[in-house]
Amino acid sequence: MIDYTEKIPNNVDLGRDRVLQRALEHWQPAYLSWWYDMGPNESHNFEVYLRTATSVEPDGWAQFDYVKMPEYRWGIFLQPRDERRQVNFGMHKGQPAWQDVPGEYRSILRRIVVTQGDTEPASVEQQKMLGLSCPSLYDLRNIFQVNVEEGRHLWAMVYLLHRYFGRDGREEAESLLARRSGDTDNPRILGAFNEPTPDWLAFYMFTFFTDRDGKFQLCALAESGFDPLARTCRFMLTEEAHHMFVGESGVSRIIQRTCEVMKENKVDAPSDVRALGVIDLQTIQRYLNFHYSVTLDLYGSDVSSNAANYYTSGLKGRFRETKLEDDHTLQDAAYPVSEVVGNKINTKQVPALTALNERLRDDYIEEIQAGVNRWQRVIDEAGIPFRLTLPHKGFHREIGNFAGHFISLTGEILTEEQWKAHEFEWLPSPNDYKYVQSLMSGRVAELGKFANWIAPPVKGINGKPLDFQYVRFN
Ligand code: BYC
Repeated sequence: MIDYTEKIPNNVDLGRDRVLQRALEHWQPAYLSWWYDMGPNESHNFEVYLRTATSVEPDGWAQFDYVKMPEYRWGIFLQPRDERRQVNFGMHKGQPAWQDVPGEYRSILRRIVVTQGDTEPASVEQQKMLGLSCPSLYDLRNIFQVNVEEGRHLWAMVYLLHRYFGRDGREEAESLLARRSGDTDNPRILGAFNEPTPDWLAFYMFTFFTDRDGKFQLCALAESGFDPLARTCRFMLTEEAHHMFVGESGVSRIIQRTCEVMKENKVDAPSDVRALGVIDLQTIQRYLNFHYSVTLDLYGSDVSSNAANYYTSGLKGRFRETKLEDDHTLQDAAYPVSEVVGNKINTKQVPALTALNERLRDDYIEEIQAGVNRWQRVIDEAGIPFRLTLPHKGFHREIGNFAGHFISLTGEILTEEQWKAHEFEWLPSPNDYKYVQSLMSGRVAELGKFANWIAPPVKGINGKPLDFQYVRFN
């Protein structure tokens, strides 16, 4: 028998719960088999300089060492329990936080946990091929770090399913390993997680835009009245921060390199920029448009009775719920949402309870805008007259009030024909993908070397130099 208390670092007293142990004994080999099939390609023998969480203490969640990824110790960590914690919003506000699943909310809670859990392996599947074309050992190590942590986030949700949802939970945990990103018959649950991540620019955009949806959704779930969910999400958020750093700094380094080359060579036409082997700012803008719009869909419909139910039941709160100053039941509050009426976009007030998806999306947009402003500074500092902008909220949307409409980057309602005529000015074209991928045909693996299309980072990982051997290939 495997000693799970040794194999799986945890702070949930795994060793004491035989039912849970048996469930995990069953699930762990299936997980590893999924990792061998769907984890990073050709990586199983690599030794990677990884951070492993071994406890939730400040000195325990950042242990660095060389690890072969299939041997990574995927642990189960919940933020320590606060005995006085209450349900902080909705109709149960003021009751002690639930340590078990309230019977009447069992199925919706399971659905939330499954939806959250499903995104984690999906992203690993989407990024599976990228290690073969990394721009440096530093970046290779970073993508692997992101991948093992997404694996750990899957473990976090599977722990909840096994521990609190009985046989249904065990079946859901198996299905999490059976769905596949982009599969026509058995796809991942949410749209963005079925889109390919075909190159490193797409990867950095994904970790900037889509991992940040992860942050906002986890923040909303960290407010949950179901205490084990809240506590597990809190710990997941510590890891999410690194993923967003990888995305933001990755795009920033690409922009920086492009600007350097543009200045050195006094060129600005995209074809001239491409001739010098870097990614033109127009293509970066098109990638941004794509990842932003696809990620906005992840917040669900603008007006959603599901969202109202989640909130009223005390299962999913708002971003920073306990810091907000209102009645935390939203019975009489209103919130503005947009809708398309004829050829105009109108704003109307709806009950705030039904607009909680929209509100979370707006919170997200504010943070995204700040990140895009930081990228803009890199361009401005190089003295290049180019502006990166966020598309209109209605651009290229498939979920909610804008779905089915053809909306331009700046928010005009167009006909399908008009929109199609601009599609590849606004979104990456097959040619753009082909060009970007042509830059990333092989792995850059010499110590301290970086591909021509990306600037080196400001510093290495855990105080190590940039020419550190972040990955040993064996
Ligand atoms: N694609 O009222 P509606 C992360 C479905 S990312 C496909 O609009 P609701 C990560 C919806 O399921 C964070 N389907 O939406 C990032 C529903 O289906 P049913 C992930 C969609 O339920 C990077 C129907 O449309 N976590 O962690 O209020 C790397 C109508 O529902 C989509 C969560 O999402 C879509 N985009 O809200 C790794 C948190 N949107 O009932 C990881 C948990 C909606 O008709 N999930 N639908 O079959 C939730 O809170 C909610 O499910 C959603 C949707 C916010 C996603």
